[in-house]
Amino acid sequence: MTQLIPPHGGALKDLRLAAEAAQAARQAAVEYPSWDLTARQLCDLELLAVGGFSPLDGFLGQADYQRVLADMRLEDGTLWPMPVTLDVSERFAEGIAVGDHVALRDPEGVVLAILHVTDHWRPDFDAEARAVFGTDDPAHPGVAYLKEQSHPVYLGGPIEVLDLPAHYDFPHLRMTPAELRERFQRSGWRRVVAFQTRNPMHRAHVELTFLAARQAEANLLIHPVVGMTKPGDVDHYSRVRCYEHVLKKYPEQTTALSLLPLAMRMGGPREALWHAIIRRNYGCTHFIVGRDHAGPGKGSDGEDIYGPYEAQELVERYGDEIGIRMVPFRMMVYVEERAEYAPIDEVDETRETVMNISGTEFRRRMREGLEIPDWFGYPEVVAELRNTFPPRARQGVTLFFTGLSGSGKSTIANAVMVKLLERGGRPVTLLDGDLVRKHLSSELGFSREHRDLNIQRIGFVAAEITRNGGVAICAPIAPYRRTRRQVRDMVESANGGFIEIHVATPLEECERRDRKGLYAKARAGQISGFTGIDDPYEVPEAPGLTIDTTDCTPEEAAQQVLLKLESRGFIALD
Ligand code: PPS
Repeated sequence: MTQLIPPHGGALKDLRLAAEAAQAARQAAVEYPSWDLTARQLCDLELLAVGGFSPLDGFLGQADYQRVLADMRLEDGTLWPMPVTLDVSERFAEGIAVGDHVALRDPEGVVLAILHVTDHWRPDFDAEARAVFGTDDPAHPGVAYLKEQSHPVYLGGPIEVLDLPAHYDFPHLRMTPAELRERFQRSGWRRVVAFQTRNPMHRAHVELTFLAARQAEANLLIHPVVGMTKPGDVDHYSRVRCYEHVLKKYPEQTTALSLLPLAMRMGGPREALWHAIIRRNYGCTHFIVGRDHAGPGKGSDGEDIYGPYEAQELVERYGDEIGIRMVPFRMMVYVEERAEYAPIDEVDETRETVMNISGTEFRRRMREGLEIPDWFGYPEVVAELRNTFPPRARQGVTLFFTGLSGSGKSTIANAVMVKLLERGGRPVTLLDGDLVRKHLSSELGFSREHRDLNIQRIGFVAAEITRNGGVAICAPIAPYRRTRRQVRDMVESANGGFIEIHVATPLEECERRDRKGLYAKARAGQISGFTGIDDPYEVPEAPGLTIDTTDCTPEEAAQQVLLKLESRGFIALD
């Protein structure tokens, strides 16, 4: 009889040095050039260190990389579908030669590993994108990462690990491959089916994993990714709290939960195969592969980038070689008449009523504070998510006023602030142009670069206020479109609202008012680069609200803003 675990999981790498060797390496590392690992590299390093990426013993060298791109194999023929590479800046790479050692550091400067450089090359990102993702469409998050975030030079070579990246969250749930294998063995779990997820789990997920475990006659490992997932996903803190609730729904001793610090690439079929190999390393014998597994969503042409079953087909094809069996994910739906879930292919929709709530509909209901029925989600999970995504009336929001000097931004911003304070309910912070220039940006002038920096600082502070449920009222000139868009992105990724308000009072009126006498000075050439005179103001393309203060009082303008907040659901007017 084949013994499944181990050696089913295969040989496991452990790249961590023993304590004494690590101490010696730490001292030696003082002399080495150091590279500060990016968020993705930190995840990759951790999986390399603990053997989640076995048989890799470091970041890929050029020959391995080329072969992985061409036919999903390392130089020695081992199946490996995803490049795991160390990208560094041009500047850093200039000082590095083959044979050098590089200290790899975490964001606090702690040396986590030493890289022994064997390779050093400049990859072709378009070619990599096409080979790995089957497309160079930047709508694919993996492609976008390569093109926008990857540094231009790759360093390859084996690593020695001194310390794992520090995690202070959920330490009891972060099991390494060796620890999980040991746990399975101790519990007598000879067959284990792994479930990969990057989303909160609802009843349908629990039902499908039940079914998969039954089908494989196996125990179940819920193995969510908590490294990097698709931009816009629910943060892992909230998700893990949800998984902990969900775990209680399984019969005792049948199911385990462990967190995987993987950085996903959203690479569809290749990624599914990679996930399967990783789960084999973690001691699992079976792996649930979803419809459109690790899918990147739609491309720029509006079509799905991968076919819905491509991932399942690829994993199935290589199942024997990698030593883990694919269990296809079966879509579960709630059947009203039966008051239970069933696989969709076992329901006759002409006789029975299938109930489902799409992801988009679920998010809409959460946003608007609407009911989520019990057949769809566990109340404990829904409550967790409601905390993370409160209805708009409890979310943070940024009001971003932009317009020429003297257009009336500060006056309206002040009036809105006072009105909101009068209503109560949310903390309100005013980031007025002049205030910010005094307290946050006192060393900055009015060059394009300095203005951008000034607005980015405002954006950062506004995003933090918004994230924590407050109202941030910003009132700088913010003359450049690109920078305003950056601020919008920062705020929206902080789970809050963003309303751009163009105070569109015409230049002639601003100049006529000239409260600070600056237009006169600009016209006289005493100040240069003055917005509207000899520096551009790029008019917002699609502001949430436009106000011209030529013929309206501050009260009227503030009222328009409050009505906008109300129509977007951020406040309820009595
Ligand atoms: S920016 O472009 O958004 O960083 O500008 P901001 O921080 O809002 O600062 C604008 C205020 O600084 C005064 N000021 C100038 N404005 C524009 N161009 C030049 N060259 C300039 N020099 C000084 C001006 O009084 C602005 O105040 P407001 O409140 O907008 O009238």
